[in-house]
Amino acid sequence: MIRDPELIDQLVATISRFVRARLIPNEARLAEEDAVPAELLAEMKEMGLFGLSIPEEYGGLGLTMEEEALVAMEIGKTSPAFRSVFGTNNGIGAQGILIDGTDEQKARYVPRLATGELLSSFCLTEPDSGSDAASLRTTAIRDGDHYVLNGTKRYITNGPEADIFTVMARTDPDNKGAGGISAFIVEADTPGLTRGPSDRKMGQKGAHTCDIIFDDCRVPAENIIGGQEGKGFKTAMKVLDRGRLHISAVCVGVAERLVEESLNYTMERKQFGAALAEHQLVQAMLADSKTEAYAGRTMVMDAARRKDAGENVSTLASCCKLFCAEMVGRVADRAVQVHGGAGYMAEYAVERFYRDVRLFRIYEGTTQIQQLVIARNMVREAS
Ligand code: COS
Repeated sequence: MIRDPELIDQLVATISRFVRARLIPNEARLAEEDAVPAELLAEMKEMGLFGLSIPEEYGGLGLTMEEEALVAMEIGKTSPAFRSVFGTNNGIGAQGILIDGTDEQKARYVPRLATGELLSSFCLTEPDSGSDAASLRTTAIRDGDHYVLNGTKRYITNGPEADIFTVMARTDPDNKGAGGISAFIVEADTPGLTRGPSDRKMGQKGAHTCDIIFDDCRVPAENIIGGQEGKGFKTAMKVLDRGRLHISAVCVGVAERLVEESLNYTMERKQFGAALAEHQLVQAMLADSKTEAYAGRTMVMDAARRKDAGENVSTLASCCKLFCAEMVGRVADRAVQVHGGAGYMAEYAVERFYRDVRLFRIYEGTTQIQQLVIARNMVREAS
């Protein structure tokens, strides 16, 4: 749903200008310094990027899913690590509180997330539980007016910087399944919470992950999301439904950038007496990438509109994540191929994107988890 087409066109155009004038020229620096430059972070806050999908009543821009998808596609046209910092606040960091939190929890945390004053992060994965999220072992045992958390969370995006964490933990140790899990808001300076060293990753330099360790970490009982035990797994799944659509839109944006890089390079470089783009075998790769990026854009926009209309898009969000993450992998591979030797060299953006996009097939649910969710929902609906 687009509430005001003119306003959204303006927002997308403003973001597009920011991406081209400020972010793309700083991509190499982001990768080299492994950090988003402070001045760019300040500009992102100023533009309201930390509160894109946070409702206006909490100081955000309150974008609908369709509007958010358009914006995410634009932001996807630069290094994904730029998006990672504020995307987590809008997405998996804040959505748990927004979807299932109490009014007090929303009022306490969300306005500061919307401005970027607070950075947030989502703690589901553990050393022994990733795809099988319901088997998580971190415990949260009630003790008076607190819960005592023990356990380790792994590969936590924004972990080194986050001020608050949405943490899924088992409040009922006798219930080993999804129903024993609750979600908590944990402030980073709570005694008993420590951060591991930053992980050394294949790509997406500038976006940081680390372990978050809870050792008798006492969290006020009022910080259980929604005020009720046993709802945390469902909260996490609902957050991921939205997150998967957002990531799919980012994949589309990256694919479109890679098509542009490929077209520009192949129109300039000559071989066998003609521009690469004149050679039919190269044209085939350009055409396949263009077609696949377009298919991704179309399906993400359709699923986003349906979500705004109130449909349950759990299956469609997984379809989008499955297709778009795999699609951008193929597009990145072709982008390297049409660049030839240059595509293997660090001074060309496609080399970096080739490594960056590999993560899309893994995080917020692997391709195989998306297949499982889609097929399971199909069977359930037909039975
Ligand atoms: N929205 C709301 N509720 C949902 C839901 C959704 N999208 N998906 C599942 N649920 C509910 C189910 O309805 C079920 O509720 P009931 O017990 O009341 O019937 C409950 O949650 C448990 O669901 P399910 O039985 O499907 O859980 P499983 O453990 O069998 O498997 C998968 C769930 C595999 C789909 C889940 O663990 C998953 O998505 N794993 C990947 C996790 C992930 O993406 N990790 C990435 C790290 S976060 S960046």
